[in-house]
Amino acid sequence: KHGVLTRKSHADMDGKRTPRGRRGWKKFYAVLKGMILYLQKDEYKPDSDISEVDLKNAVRIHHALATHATDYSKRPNVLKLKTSDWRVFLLQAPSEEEMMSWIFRINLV
Ligand code: I3P
Repeated sequence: KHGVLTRKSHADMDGKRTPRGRRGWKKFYAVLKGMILYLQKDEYKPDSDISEVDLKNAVRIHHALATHATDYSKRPNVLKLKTSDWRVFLLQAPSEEEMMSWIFRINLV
């Protein structure tokens, strides 16, 4: 599965609050492949290699949990992704349908 997702980092590894200056929203082209959610700068191209920056932004979603971020009301269609190393991301999808689809696919892994 792939599509546009806008990301906000809420907590870093070990659950510590992401500090000011790194809490902004950033748009990515997301690709879910196996147990990894790649957050890429540029659109998905099936045969191109993944750049170093894109690898840094990749999130392991094994044992992660995705839920609708009902406690976040500033933007619509936002899901909360908690990873197994206690990071927390907010990910905004372009529509409710897309948000539900990402939640379903992430939790299936
Ligand atoms: C953050 C940025 C985010 C904002 C966040 C700010 O600043 O303005 O958009 O989140 O507020 O800290 P920076 O880019 O300097 O990290 P919201 O869009 O959710 O308001 P927060 O600290 O209350 O999360």
